[in-house]
Amino acid sequence: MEKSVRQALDYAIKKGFQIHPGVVGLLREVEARDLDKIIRDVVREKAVNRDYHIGLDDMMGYLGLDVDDSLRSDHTILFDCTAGITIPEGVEGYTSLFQSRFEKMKELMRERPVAGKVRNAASIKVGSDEEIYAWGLVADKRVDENSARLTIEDTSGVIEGVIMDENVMEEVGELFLDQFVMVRVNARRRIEFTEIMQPDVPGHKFNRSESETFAAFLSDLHVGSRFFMEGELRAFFRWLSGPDPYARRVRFVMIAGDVVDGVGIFADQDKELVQQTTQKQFEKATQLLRLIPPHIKVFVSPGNHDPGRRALPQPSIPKEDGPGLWGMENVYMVGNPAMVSINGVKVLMFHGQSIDDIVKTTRGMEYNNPAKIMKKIMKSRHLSPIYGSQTPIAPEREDLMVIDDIPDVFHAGHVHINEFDSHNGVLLINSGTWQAQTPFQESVGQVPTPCQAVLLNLKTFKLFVKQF
Ligand code: D5M
Ligand code: FE
Ligand code: ZN
Repeated sequence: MEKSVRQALDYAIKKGFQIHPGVVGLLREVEARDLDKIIRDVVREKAVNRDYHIGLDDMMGYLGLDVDDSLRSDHTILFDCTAGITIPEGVEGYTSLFQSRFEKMKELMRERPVAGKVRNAASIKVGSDEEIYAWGLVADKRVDENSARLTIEDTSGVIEGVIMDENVMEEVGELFLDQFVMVRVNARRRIEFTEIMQPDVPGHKFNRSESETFAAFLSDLHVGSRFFMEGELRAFFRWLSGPDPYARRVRFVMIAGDVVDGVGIFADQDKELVQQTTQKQFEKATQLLRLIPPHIKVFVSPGNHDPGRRALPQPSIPKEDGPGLWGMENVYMVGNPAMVSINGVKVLMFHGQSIDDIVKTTRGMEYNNPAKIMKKIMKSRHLSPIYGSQTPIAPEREDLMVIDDIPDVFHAGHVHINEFDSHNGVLLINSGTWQAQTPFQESVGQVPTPCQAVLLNLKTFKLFVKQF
């Protein structure tokens, strides 16, 4: 630490003051020759009021970095899966989970003009001349060179159809297993599917903030890992209380999972950890999040490295695991998934673990293009459709991972690569990571894009990326 900063801190401490750790970063930005006067002024003024604590916002005020009150920072937690989670019920639970998915998806497509022509899968027989439709969850798909086959399942049974049209074949290849689709059936001589319709996001009317307030999007901090880039994250959090005109407008920080690296998540993880217990990892994470000035609201949802339930949907990080974060006034702990409205802009937060299964089982989907996968997720209107692959899914009575409500921003992480896109008016953000490449990622050729803070102007929807 610079000598002048040290001296300023010592002066205040000797006078009996407690100093918020974020203040240290702020003092570093001050010219050395001004430091002495500033700290004396602060100490004098506070001592008069018998207030012996120098907070981050206090110091910002003294430095003329006043918080612009005209920038709104309203929030509403519109949906948090934590509240809807029940006790898993085994096989029966899965039956009701898929029934719930089917019912919710049907509801999403009921407005389609052809919805009235849908028949039960089991009732469709070869030899019919009528225009028929069917809908259900994708049970199987096979794409060969000249044709494809698709099997869908509804509550009456299954229907398998052949696909000859090249464009439709391609669409079949890109469908996720267990997602909902509606098909047009030609049953004259055999069962052929001539068209595939997905729920998608038709005609989304987007919400915008009235003021040019900014939100920052982060994920995959992996606090506790040897590869966690602490210095860079500190620099970003300090930047938030500094004089940069963009920083002065930030009122929300959204963190979409993998806050800590966890313990026992993969084999021999202890060799890659700096903090060996989740308790220590959360102490560190809390210490860092305290650097964010209190006028900024922070929303934290869990990922597959965080403690609590592993299966999706994931309740918020339990209080006993992250007491420090739960105790912070400007931090809101939500589940995975959750939908939070910030100044009226609806942000869907989802860590994105299902991306692993999607990459494994779907044509044309790669880790390097998470936004392309997020686009398909929006189209399917389901965050984690594939059952029985790598991502554990809990047998909830209600399928809480159906995207019933269309967000303005769909925020995910998990793949450690920043990428953005938009789909029918929904902004897609994969917010990358604050962890350097791990040995595992190196072994599979995944190259992360660490320490890129994503900032969104909630009024204009202009995105900025700031590298730390
Ligand atoms: O995931 C970090 C990255 O590693 C993300 O791109 C997924 C990838 N990953 C994690 N586990 C696997 C397996 N088993 N196969 C392939 N790719 C994987 P994180 O959740 O931070 O560990
Ligand atoms: Fe991660
Ligand atoms: Zn992850």
